[in-house]
Amino acid sequence: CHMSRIEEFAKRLHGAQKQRKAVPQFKENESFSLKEAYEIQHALINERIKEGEALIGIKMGFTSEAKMKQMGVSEMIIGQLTTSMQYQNGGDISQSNFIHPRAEPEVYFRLSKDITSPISLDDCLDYIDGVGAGIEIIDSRYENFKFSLEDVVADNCSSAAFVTGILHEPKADLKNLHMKMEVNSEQVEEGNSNDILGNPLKSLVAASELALKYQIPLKKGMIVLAGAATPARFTNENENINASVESLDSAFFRTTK
Ligand code: 0L1
Ligand code: MG
Repeated sequence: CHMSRIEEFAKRLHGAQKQRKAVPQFKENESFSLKEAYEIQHALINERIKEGEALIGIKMGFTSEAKMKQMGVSEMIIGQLTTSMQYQNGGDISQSNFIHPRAEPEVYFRLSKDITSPISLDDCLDYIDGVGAGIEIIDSRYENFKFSLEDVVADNCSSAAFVTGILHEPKADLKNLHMKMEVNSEQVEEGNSNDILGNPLKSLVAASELALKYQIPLKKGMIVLAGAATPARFTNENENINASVESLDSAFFRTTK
């Protein structure tokens, strides 16, 4: 049977995740467009759906200058969250699930309605019924986190897992909230919700545009990870990782072997 080029890239990335073994960044001579990169991402998500997973949300990537600078890119990206990526707030997460995991503190939203066309900043509160602190675990399937913009989109934007804290009533003003990440009660990263596009709600606006452009569903009840306020940090065994957002409590987990 003849696999398409798109399916072939998706299979390589899916295999890398399952075997916890990074693959080299795709080479110049096998490069693909951004449009094809999203097709690879869809093919990768389809592999998971065939294995019984369901889509439960999306993540926005590169929504902060710190993250763009850390990874050397300059464009926002969108990835998809599936059931096996969600871990319980306050629970354990085994490092052995990942290749080289990093954690980053985020703001998340829960959608109160389907979004089927681009929305404006003024519309945002009509489409969410909750907001809170979250943590995304990113785990590039490429060696050394080395990738082009197209590579990382194909790899579901490095997303690997996430934890969401207590849901709060949506607030119109989510600007200028202090954010921090602690490891074993020591602060390791500090930021501000303004670091997420100047206002985390702008990430929802951007999500509505990218989701439509790349045919990613935004359904009632889904989680939207709006993006990180600080660079991501490698995690190690036996760490208590806590990310908090001023007035929105925190998301936390413990890493095990
Ligand atoms: O902001 C993000 O969540 C982008 C993550 C993808 C790039 C990376 O691996 O750092
Ligand atoms: Mg992120």
